Amino acid sequence: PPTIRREDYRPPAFLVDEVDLHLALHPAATRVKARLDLRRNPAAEPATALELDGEALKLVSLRLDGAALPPERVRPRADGGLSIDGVPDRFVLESEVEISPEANSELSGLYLSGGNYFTQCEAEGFRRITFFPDRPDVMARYTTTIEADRAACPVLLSNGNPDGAGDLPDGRHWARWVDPHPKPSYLFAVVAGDLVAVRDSFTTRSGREVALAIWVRQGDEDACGHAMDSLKRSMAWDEETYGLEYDLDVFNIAAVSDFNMGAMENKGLNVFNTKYILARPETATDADYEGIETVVSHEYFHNWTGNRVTCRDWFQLSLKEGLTVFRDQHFTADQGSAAVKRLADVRRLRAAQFPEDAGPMAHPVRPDSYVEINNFYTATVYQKGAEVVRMMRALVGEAGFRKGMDLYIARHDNQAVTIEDFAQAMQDASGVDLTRFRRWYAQAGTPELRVRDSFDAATGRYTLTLSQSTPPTPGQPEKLPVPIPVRMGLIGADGAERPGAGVLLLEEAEQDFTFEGLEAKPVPSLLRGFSAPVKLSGLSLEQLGFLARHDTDPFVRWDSGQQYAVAEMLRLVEDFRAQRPLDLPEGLAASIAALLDRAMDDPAFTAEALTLPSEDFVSDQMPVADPEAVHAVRQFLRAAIGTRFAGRFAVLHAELADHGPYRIDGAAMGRRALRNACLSYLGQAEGGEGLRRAEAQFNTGGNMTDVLAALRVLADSDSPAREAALAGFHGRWKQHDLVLDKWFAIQAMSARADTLQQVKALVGHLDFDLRNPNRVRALIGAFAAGNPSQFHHASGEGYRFLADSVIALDAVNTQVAARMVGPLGQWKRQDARRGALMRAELARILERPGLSKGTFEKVSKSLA
Ligand code: B3K
Ligand code: ZN
Repeated sequence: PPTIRREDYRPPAFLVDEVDLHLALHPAATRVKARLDLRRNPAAEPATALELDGEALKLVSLRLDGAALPPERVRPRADGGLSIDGVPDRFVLESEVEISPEANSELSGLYLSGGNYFTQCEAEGFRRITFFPDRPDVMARYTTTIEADRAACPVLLSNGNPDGAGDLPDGRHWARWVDPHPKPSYLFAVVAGDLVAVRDSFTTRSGREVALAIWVRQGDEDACGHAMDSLKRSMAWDEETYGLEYDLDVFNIAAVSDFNMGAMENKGLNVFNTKYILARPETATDADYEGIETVVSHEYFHNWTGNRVTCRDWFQLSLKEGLTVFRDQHFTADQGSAAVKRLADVRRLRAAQFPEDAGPMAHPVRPDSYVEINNFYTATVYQKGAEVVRMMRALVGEAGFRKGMDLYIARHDNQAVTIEDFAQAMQDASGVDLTRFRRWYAQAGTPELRVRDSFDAATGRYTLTLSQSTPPTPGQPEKLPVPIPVRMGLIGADGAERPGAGVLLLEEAEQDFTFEGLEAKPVPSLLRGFSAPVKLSGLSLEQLGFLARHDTDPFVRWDSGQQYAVAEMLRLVEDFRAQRPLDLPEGLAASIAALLDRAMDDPAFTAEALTLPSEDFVSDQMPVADPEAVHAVRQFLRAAIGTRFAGRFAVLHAELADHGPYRIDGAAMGRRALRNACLSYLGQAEGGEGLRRAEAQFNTGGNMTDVLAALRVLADSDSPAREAALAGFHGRWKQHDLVLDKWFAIQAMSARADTLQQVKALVGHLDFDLRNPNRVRALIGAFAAGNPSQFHHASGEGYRFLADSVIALDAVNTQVAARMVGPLGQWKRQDARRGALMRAELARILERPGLSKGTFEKVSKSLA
């Protein structure tokens, strides 16, 4: 398959001004008529042929300016598209095609889910609906008429505002939608079927009355409150923070249970995975509620950053995704505890993006090439992209950033632009030179930041020496220094802040920063708030322990505690390998005790700080991973800490029980998080008291957060209560897809030695379905990416299972299949024996005839 390169970008030869679509819906044979107003692009090199993309379309007819096109002027392309020769400068093209929604298991284009019709067009799904120049720099105004059976599809939705509806013969009906805003084809959407609306309204600050509706299946109306509330808060926040108002009379969200990702920002008609809409206390966890707020706000914010100003080409994806993730993170931080939100975001970045940046698929935030664009909806484009925007804001200042956003939107409204255009607007509005800063977009790999310090007691001068380097990544052997904003402070031996706090800008490979007038050597608190996405090293264990107790910055306090724990865990890994007995390190015990002394100051923070670094994070700090040893050490520590502090965990667990009405505010969530962190330790403690508590909490818990936390403890155990709990949970929730996903995931992530056998058995379970991406992620994804010790089982059977799954999935849904490959690509991190087994499985996938180009790209790059 061909590689697409950024440097090969050329403007489109033809532009489309108007699109008039007519869809006659039918499960096996939907007819799509498209009328396109085309004209030659004055800014493009002259072309003789019109190029139209197409995929899985059956052409019925094609007319140019009203006349049928002779076959010799229409050349079918190998990729399913069409080239049309000898076209005039301005013309109307009318096509009719037939497509089969029921045969569409790829879930890209128009497909059926539970008898209802949905579309997904980003990145290249519109070409599966009609022939079109399917690229984001072709922006057109759309009129869409949908026609369907009235009984099967009472609801007919598309982008923009409603513009008429009526009856047709034979029990059919139609509805028309007009979207006044020019948009790229990837933002097109249609939803049709038997859905019900939960309605509300929002009045924009200039007085536009917007009708809001969330469309769900009958019976789910009571589960939309949190999504609706998140939507209204997002609309208000964007007005207050950026002066950005909604721009249509309606805002529709439709929820679907078969969806390749989280949600999609189609203009005026967002389509959501039900996972990010539906929530009731008895079915959704606090994490689910948080996910809903994040994704609803994210998709809403795209209306300006993505839709009104869109991407010129897919290499610019982070223009909309990095910026919009930054905006949703900022929104959530503004709604509750900014500090705890930041920890969670950093944890996610380190868990997903750092390994990507160190692995075979490493790519810059603005990639230089791809084979399949869907493989580049990555943690790097999204999360690292958001970190780059955050650093830019630190450099230009809050006011400069707002001015930059204003200028960006004023300059580029209704345009398809580049990351360069965004940086230029920030620079022009703020007056801050961002030339060097742009390297963050071009260079892959996580920079390593090292610190040394010295103190001259005679002069009172303290010197911080900061240095940086970025390891080589595929295709980028040499790296340049990047500007790294290091927010910092100095802490005295008494634990008090010394003068000198601020932001240091490290621009060179190495720089000294001096501070005068100190009476004693301070401890440096660096990267406050995680001011740059880098790996920091050079602080001693003693300094880390000190910062974990004394720093005023919550991020550094948490992170120093985590780094401290990593260091102790690595020492225990050595003991484990040498078959020495393992002991609970006293320093670690002391920091747990200190945390517990102040547990109730901020329960959410305490819960985060009590949680040991993940197995993957610890393995990432080793030259060669050792999943078995790391797992043994982490389990040992959980048991030892659980046993040592059993009394205090038990008291907290009892005190923190939810009384009174269930609430989902930050305070209530923080209490549940801490309570369940205590339960998790108790579950590992000697004596079985934790398991008894888990069983009781499982049986009486009034909300899914508590029930699931208890089930997780039981699922890890050999307790006789385990089987009963799992069976009871399945019996109670088997009609409930999203809860059943949790049942699959909890078993897939169990620490028990028989987990892979269980997972294989679950693939054969009646409730498992390879065609449902949520279910696939819950079972296969959770096992491969969320259970390192079992996935990396020395037998290699975990690898074989994943490869078999990828092969089976690739025949059903290539996007989901390609996404599952990831864990096998980390073979370089493992020992030689495991590495060879992983490579053998990758090679076996690659041999499959007819492999999709997306899976091919992931597997072949992983082997390289
Ligand atoms: N823009 C979509 C993601 C589309 C993924 C296509 N494979 C959702 C989002 O990021 O908001
Ligand atoms: Zn997005």
